[in-house]
Amino acid sequence: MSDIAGGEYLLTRRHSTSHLEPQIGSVAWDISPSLEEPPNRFVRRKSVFAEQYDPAEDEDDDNEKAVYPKTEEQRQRLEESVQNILLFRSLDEQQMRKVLDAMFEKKVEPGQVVIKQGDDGDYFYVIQNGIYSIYVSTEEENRKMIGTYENSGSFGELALMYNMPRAATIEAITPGSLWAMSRQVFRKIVLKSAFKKRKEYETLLEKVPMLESLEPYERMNLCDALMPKTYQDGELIIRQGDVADGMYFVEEGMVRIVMQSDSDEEKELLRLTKGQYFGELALVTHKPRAASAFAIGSVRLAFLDVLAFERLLGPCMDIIKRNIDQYEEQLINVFGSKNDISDLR
Ligand code: 1OR
Ligand code: 1OR
Repeated sequence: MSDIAGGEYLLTRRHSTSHLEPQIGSVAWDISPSLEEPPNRFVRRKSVFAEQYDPAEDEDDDNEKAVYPKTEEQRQRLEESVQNILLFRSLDEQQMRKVLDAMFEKKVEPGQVVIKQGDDGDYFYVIQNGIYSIYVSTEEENRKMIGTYENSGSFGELALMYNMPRAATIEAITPGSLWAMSRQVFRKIVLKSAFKKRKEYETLLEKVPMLESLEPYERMNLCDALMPKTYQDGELIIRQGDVADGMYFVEEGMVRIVMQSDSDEEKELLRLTKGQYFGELALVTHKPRAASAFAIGSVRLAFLDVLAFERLLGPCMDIIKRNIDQYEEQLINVFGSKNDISDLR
């Protein structure tokens, strides 16, 4: 398999894990210390979002008010490290401040196991720097490296979010520095909004055939990365010729795609509804927008910025490109000839 960005930021996917068997318990959220059960049981379950979560039942712990004093230099480094953490995108300013206060620095040495598969979850980690390997072992196989984090990203959210044993082992390969957040703070501040977002977008993403090749774990990261945008009837969403900053999935309503030829002939190309996407072409070709998009009625979209697109949609790139080939085939059908239309690529 080719090296592709996946997971959260620079997580490199190494092997398909399709051999892993799901382990479905009715309510599988007791923390089982036993390694006899496949600990990464969520991996192939159809939906990992269907879990019960009642924020009211959260541990009520003073720990969530924890403040770890930091030097100005540390604070700056921390702020830089959290900038691209997808899970933090749903936090408001006040929540973000609490999160920064509650994190503390942890230095690691090469060979140090930061998280051990099967353990209970205690901390969530944001990477300041260092290289970390991700290993998964199953009943059938000893540990297998499934990816690496290189100087950015985060890990350890799954056990805290879904009350399950650690799904993988994370080991430092180089000396490095991490920012840790306790389970209590994570559940109090990050969990509620991130959980809601994952649930909402999971339903949408299930309807997008292009994303079928994503692992459930990669799909979760995609949910974290999406941002909602709404438009009124007739409103311009993207303008042909503009520089592209991201792509869109239609969550509600209808979108009209319109293309203008060099001789100003304007054609409606198609209408898109729930589960369809647009705006990916310019991200792949690095050219200006090939067409404009307008809202029909009120429209709700999920926006994926270009950086997250590059990090997260690597595994779907073949399908995206195949669909773009179809646009090219349609060019002549739509405009009669290709004479006054610029090449799409
Ligand atoms: P955790 O609390 O379970 C281990 O502790 C962490 O490894 C986990 O949270 C994630 O943050 C991180 N599946 C599950 N966990 C992963 C994966 C992963 N990659 C990183 N982590 N993948 C699916 C295959 C088993 C990798 C997909 C590329
Ligand atoms: P974009 O980033 O270029 C405009 O911004 C979007 O319109 C584009 O990505 C596609 O997602 C979407 N040709 C070009 N772009 C198209 C087409 C298309 N259809 C949808 N888009 N077609 C051939 C051109 C005549 C499709 C014909 C059915």
